[in-house]
Amino acid sequence: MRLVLLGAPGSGKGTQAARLKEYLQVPHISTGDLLRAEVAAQSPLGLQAKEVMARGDLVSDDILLGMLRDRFSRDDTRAGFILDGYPRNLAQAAALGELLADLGQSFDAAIQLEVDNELLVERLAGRAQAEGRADDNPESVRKRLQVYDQQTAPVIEYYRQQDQLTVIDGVGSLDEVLNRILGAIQVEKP
Ligand code: B4P
Repeated sequence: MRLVLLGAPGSGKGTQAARLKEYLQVPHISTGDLLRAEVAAQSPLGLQAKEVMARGDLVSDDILLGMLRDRFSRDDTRAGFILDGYPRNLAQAAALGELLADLGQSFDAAIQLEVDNELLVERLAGRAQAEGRADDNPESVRKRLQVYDQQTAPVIEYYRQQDQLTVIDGVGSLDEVLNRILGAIQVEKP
């Protein structure tokens, strides 16, 4: 199974991807996690990305594509993947199509988790308290939502037009949302 998970910040992409991988037995590739690992390691790439992420902007397409190429060069992605956090703009959507085509692959579905803005802000405020992530402060959250509307919403429209989009209601308990996704991709819980 090859899935692309889309949705606004706080829509539950990372949360659901971590659970889905247990059922699908494929790697969870989160571009946010890959970037945070670089930041934690204080690598040159991490040092470049740190400020950009903290203010809620998108890290450069070139950096992201390099990271993704690296990750997809590993054998474990041959059996499938759950891609979380990429693509976030139309240039990244085109780059993903080319990267997968180079590997002789494509994806089975792009799943959008839909949650209204009020609840997104509430969830991210909750995570700010629980985990203290640098980009969950109110100012960065506002910026991330704006970036989502301006740059990522067109990606969703693009996949809709290509008939590759499945929209899932992201409001409800973690299990309810997971069950909706599993139902949409026709995977039964063991
Ligand atoms: P991400 O790590 O992708 O962060 P995110 O959009 O906030 O989503 P995440 O998956 O972590 O959170 P989730 O909704 O699961 O990106 C962070 C930054 O990295 C970006 O702003 C950007 O700077 C950079 N970046 C990443 N990818 C990039 C790319 N392709 N190009 C350029 N830059 C890139 O969860 C949020 C909270 O909601 C959690 O606390 C969770 O517990 C809660 N929650 C989830 N589901 C819930 C539910 N059903 N009910 C109640 N709470 C729920």
